[in-house]
Amino acid sequence: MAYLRQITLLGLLIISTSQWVVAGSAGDSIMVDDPYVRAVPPGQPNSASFMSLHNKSGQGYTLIGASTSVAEVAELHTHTMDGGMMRMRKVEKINLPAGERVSLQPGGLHIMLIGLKQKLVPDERVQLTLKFEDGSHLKVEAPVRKLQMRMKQSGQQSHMH
Ligand SMILES: [Cu+2]
Repeated sequence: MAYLRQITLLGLLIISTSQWVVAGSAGDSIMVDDPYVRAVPPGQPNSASFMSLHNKSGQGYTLIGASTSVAEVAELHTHTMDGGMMRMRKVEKINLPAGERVSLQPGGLHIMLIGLKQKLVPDERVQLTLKFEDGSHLKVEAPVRKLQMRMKQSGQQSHMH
């Protein structure tokens, strides 16, 4: 019986420490590498968050949204070429195929932070919550980072998110 009680205790422990993460869920299987939020000059209403999402499981998952306390709205965005112009557009979901790594990076997929509620000071940390289609969540702590304009191929200084 002592053994059984131990298992129950362990179960309780797992439940209490992982309320956002259900075993066998996206929140449990997606590893987030190198998350960061782009520092923006004062007055700029929007920013973006980038990270690498590694699906370590044998099952595909789907990112369907995000939230953060530092902005009114967080949307999933991508960049597409539209008549020779790079444009951002909202996407409903980002597929995370089994075993693969999907990068959210400047000029590509990103989490757009719209309506900043506070200044984004470099090295401060921003809490983000990723939401997946299976109902699970994943909390991410992303440092604010100054993004050098490393757009070697083009000198444009426009808003690259
Ligand atoms: Cu965007």
